[in-house]
Amino acid sequence: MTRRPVALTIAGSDSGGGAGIQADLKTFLGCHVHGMSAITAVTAQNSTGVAGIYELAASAVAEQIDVVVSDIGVEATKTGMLANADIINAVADAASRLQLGPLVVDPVCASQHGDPLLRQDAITALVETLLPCADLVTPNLGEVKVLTGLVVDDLDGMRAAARALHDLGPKWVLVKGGHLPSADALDVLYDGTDFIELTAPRRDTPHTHGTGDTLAAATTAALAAGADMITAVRAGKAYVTAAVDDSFPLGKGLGPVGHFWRVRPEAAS
Ligand code: PXL
Repeated sequence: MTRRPVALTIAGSDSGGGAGIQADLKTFLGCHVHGMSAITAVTAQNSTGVAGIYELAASAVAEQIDVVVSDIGVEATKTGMLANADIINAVADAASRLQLGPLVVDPVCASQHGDPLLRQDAITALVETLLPCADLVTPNLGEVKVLTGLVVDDLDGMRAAARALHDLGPKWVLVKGGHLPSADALDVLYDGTDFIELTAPRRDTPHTHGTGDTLAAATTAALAAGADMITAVRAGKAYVTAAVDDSFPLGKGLGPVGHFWRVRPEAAS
């Protein structure tokens, strides 16, 4: 028996099961990677929105990371909802002390319903402390505005945003243009030298809860399995595109993407 690739998610719990830690662990499973978690905050939420947020102490987040990394080790790590500056500082400290593998930072600021998932005073910590540790940062256009102040409405704007974010320290930047009004969903990947445009067919469905988490998690899983960054991001895009194709209604609001599209129903019975 051989060891399997291991990935760690440092993120918040979504009680509705479509985003956050739950999306990440399902995605790691769907990518055949062992998933571990350090929970930052528990959200009480359903398909219609976030009703409550309960943040953990930063020391509890650090302890979860320390104990799994010291015993099990990890090939790649992603961050999602980090909630506040103390947790961000603890995660950056862990990244400097421990071998976390490539670090994917999904700079989660708000839920799809617009509920804040990061305190306003934590944005400086995210920019100054965590982004310099990141191998990849994966903002959507709303997060681009929060992190850089830039308002993006076309491809040139996405490139300018990628440059501005790269100047903040991450090795790679993936600007996700999903919210732009175009036929295809266009993302721009940038390493400080070259721009790579990645397109995927746009799907006409409201049930896209957890899309960003799933893209970042699938990319992290590919990095854990040894892929280079461009291959990993392409694999992440392919995984989330298939998951959006497999999305489904749930509750009274926005349904989740189908994380288990690779698991055929007959295999589960
Ligand atoms: O999709 C971003 C996200 C991340 N983490 C948690 C969330 C959400 C969106 O709702 O609830 C815990």
